[in-house]
Amino acid sequence: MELLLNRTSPYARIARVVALEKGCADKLVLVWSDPWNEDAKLLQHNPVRRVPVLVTDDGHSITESLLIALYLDQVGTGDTLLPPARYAEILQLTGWAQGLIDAAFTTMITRKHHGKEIDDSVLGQRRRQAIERTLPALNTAYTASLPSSDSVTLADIVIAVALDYISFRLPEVEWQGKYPALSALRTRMLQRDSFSSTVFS
Ligand SMILES: N[C@@H](CCC(=O)N[C@@H](CS)C(=O)NCC(=O)O)C(=O)O
Repeated sequence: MELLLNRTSPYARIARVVALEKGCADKLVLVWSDPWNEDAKLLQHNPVRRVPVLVTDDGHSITESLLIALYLDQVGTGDTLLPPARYAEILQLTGWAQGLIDAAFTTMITRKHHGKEIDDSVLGQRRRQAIERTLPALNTAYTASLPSSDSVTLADIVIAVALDYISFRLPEVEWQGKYPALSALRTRMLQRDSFSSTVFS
């Protein structure tokens, strides 16, 4: 299998962390790709020109980080990241965390292309509000979910990637002192090899 990715994408990090957690890393060739410039291989596998893309051994190009996670959860080894007893709960948390990544990533990329004043546009304000609402909502829902500390779910991974991405790209969002359940989760996940070997850079 090949994984087309770059080092700063939160979406690519989800795919990479899932591959490591599911014991697929040895079967995976990492193909560093540049979605912002001409990249023929990336275009060949994803006409939308975004990373990540997982190219399977039978030649299918799977895009969208969460679909890649579903695929690797099926073909990989070890416990499922989506235990049936907590299926809906984990999908809820995962969806909110992915929305948080979308708001943070779009904030960063629109600043890069239009300057920081874009934050004051109607859509910029909506993104900031989405971040401000989603962090406490995730903290409350995650506290109620009482996760076990020795198992990992897709929600654990996507929330931790979202938090680490915000700390990396939007350090002005001071979430760490405010949301203890989220802080504890990020600390726990950063200690895992899957996270420590995939830091944003
Ligand atoms: N919903 C997609 C988002 C992927 C995405 O936006 N990737 C960014 C990198 S962080 C990208 O390749 N952007 C290039 C572009 O939008 O043209 C996923 O979950 O994989």
